[in-house]
Amino acid sequence: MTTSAPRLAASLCERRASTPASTSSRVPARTRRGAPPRAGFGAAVPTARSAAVLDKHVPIDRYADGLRQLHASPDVFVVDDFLSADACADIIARAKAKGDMTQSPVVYAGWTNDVEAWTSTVSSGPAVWIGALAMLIGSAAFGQSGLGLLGEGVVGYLGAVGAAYAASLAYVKDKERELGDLRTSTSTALDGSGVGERELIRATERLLPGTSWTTYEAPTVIRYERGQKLAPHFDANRGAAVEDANRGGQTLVTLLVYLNDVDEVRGGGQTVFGRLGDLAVRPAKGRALVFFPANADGEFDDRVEHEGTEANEEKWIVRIWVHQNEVGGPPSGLPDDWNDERGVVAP
Ligand SMILES: O=C(O)CCC(=O)C(=O)O
Repeated sequence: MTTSAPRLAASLCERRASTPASTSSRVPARTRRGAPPRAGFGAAVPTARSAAVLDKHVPIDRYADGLRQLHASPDVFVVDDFLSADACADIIARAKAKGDMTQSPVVYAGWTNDVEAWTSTVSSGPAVWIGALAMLIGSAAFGQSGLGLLGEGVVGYLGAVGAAYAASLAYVKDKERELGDLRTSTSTALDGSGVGERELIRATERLLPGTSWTTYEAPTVIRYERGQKLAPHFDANRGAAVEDANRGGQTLVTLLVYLNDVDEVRGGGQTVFGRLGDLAVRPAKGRALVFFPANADGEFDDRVEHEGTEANEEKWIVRIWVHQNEVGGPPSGLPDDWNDERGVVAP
């Protein structure tokens, strides 16, 4: 299974070259097209939506054992002992046994906005001039007229638009290379067949009533070694309707569980929300952190930018993203039979 990486979404884009917002829409459920899961730095212009609208996230069981609210509007929760120590150990063991932990791929989320902006700017300005110039040259230098001349103009116009499209794709690739350095952890995705994963998926369904595993991305296990970090980013993507269409569209919930204890003073590796007064969550074995990258309608919430600060000790987490639509099976989602007791892999 391909590793699903966090969208190293957007603070970077926002600070450097903000890209226009896009809206999300629902995509057909349960597609099984199988494109690899991606990560990316999301487009993020400041949101125009009010807090009241963005706060309408998918429901969470506020009476769940161990649940504490760390921040309101936007809501951020932790749930202590969300996973048992055995489940944490099992998930780490399963990730190690897979033997394919690699630096997660990064895709520059928001690329659809960039490509669209470049192409539309060129098509409404320079391309028209290039087309007109081609017609002028065709007429003056080669004595063309009528349809032949029109053809010259069209070829010039389309050539300019095509060149803008190609240039924008190259820009996006470049951006991905540049941003890839800012996520140095390694990760792998599991298929739900281990006992720890099953405990995680079932506990997630209980904590988020109304959601079901069909909208969950396969659990992604992330390992930080000393010195590794995850730069500030968003987990949702304004271009999700297009860019994440093959994995359930917009990300509505991030639920991550710390799988080991990290020393409070020396360990580093906290999850920090820079826009919420540097709200910091410390890794503790079995503790879940839950927040909402977008509201229940899929509207991007730029208040929950967060980062994994540099780890001074090894840190393991497992993360489930809940999407707006059904994710489909592997590589992004869980196989239909993950829940089949006959297939359970014992620790
Ligand atoms: O490692 C952390 O503390 C944060 C992880 C994270 O932000 C993510 O996986 O999206």
